[in-house]
Amino acid sequence: MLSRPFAPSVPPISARPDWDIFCHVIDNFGDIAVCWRLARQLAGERNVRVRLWVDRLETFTLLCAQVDPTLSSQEVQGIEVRRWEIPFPALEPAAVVLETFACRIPEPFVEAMARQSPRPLWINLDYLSAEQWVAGFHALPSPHPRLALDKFFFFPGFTADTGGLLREADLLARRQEFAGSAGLQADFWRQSGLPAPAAGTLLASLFAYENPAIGDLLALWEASAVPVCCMAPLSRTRSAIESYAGRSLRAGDVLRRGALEIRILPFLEEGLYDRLLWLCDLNFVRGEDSFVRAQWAARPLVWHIYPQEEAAHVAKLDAFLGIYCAGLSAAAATALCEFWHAWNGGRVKGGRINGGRVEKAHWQELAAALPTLRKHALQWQKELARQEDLSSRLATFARSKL
Ligand code: TRH
Repeated sequence: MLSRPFAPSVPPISARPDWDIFCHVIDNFGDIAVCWRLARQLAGERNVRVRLWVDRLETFTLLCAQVDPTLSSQEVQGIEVRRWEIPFPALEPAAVVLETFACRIPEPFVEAMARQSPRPLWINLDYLSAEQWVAGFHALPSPHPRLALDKFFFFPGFTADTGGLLREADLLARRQEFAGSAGLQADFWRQSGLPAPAAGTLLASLFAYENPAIGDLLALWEASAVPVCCMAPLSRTRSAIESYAGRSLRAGDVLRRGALEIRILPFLEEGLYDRLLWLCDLNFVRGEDSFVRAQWAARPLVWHIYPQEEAAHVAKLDAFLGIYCAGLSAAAATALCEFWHAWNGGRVKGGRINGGRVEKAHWQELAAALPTLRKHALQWQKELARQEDLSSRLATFARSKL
C-alpha cells in the first residue's frame, strides 16, 4: 500500500491509536528496524492501531521505500507514521506508550500522559542482551521523579523470563519453504541479477561496521582451498572492501581474486536480506536486528557487536557466546569464540608463520567447524522458536497492566 499523505500542514486528528511507539534513529538502522518490525507485527498480527513516531525519516526510507521523508504524517502498511519533530503537537497519548532504547519521549507528551485517566501504560523497550542481570530487571517499574507515572523496563532476551525476540508468526514457515524450494532460491538469484555460485562454493554474507579484520578475511578467502563467494550489501564494510580491491566499488560490481569472488549488492529490502541470510553458509551480521535475523536463518553466524565505551560490549558478546556455545563440542566452541573475538578485535589471522611462531588460524579453524556449527545453528533456532516472541510478550504484558 503506498503512503497516503494526510494534510501535511495540519497534523491529522487521527482516532486515538492503541499504541504510540517512539523511535530515535541514532546512527544506523537497528533502532528503526526493530520499531518498524514490531509496529507491523502489532498491527498485522494483533490488530493493534499503532502510531509510530520517528525523528529521522530519511533513514527509515532506506529500510522501507514506501516512507516519504518529506511528510510529517503518513500511513504506511496500515501504520500511522509521524515525524517526531519539535515543537511536539498537543494530542492525546495512546493507551500504551512504548519508548524504545531510552529515547526520552517529549516532555509535553509525558505531561499529557500524567493528566490522563486512566494513565497510559508506559514501557521502555531496551536493547537486546544475553547478560545474566537482564532477567532480574525485566518488566520492573520505575516511578517518574515528579509525575504520577511508572515506566516499565522491557528487556528483550533469549529466555522465558525476559521479553523474548522479535519473530513474525510466519517467519520460520517462510524460511522452511525457501530452504526446500530450488525455484524460490532461483528467484532470489534472478531478482539479484546474479548467477547462483557453483556447487561446492562457500557462500558468505558480509554485514559489519568498519573493521580492519575485513581485509584479513578477504585475503584468507582469496587463498582458500575452496571457492568462496562473498555477498556484500553496500554498508559500512565498503571502504575496507575497496581497500582490498584497490578501487572504488558500487552495487553490481563483482571482483574475482584467487578462490574469492566478491559480489557487491545494493542495500537489500528486508525480505531479500532475510532470503540472503537463509541462503548463505555463513552470515556476518552486526548490531541487533540482523543479529537476530541471522539466528532465525539457522545458519552459522559471526556477530560484529555495536562497539561501546570502555569495551562494555565485550561482556555482551561473551554473555551471548556463553549461552550459544552450551552443547557445542569444545573444538567448535573454541573456534567460534576465538573467531568472534578476533573479528570484534579487528584482526583475523590465518595460521601464518610469523617470526618463527605459527599464528592462530582463526579462519581455518572456523571453516573446519562449519558443518558442526550448521547443525548447531538449526538446533538453536528450534529451541528459540519454542518460546513466545517479543510482540506476544509485550501484548500480554500490556493486557496485564491495562
Ligand atoms: O544498523 P545496525 O548497526 O543498528 C544498530 C544496532 O541496532 C545497535 O543495537 C544500535 O545500538 C545501533 O544501531 C544504534 O544493525 P542492525 O541492528 O542489524 O540493523 C540493521 C538493519 O538493516 C537490520 O534490520 C537488517 C537490515 N538490512 C537490510 O534491510 N538490508 C540489508 O541489505 C542489510 C545489510 C541489512
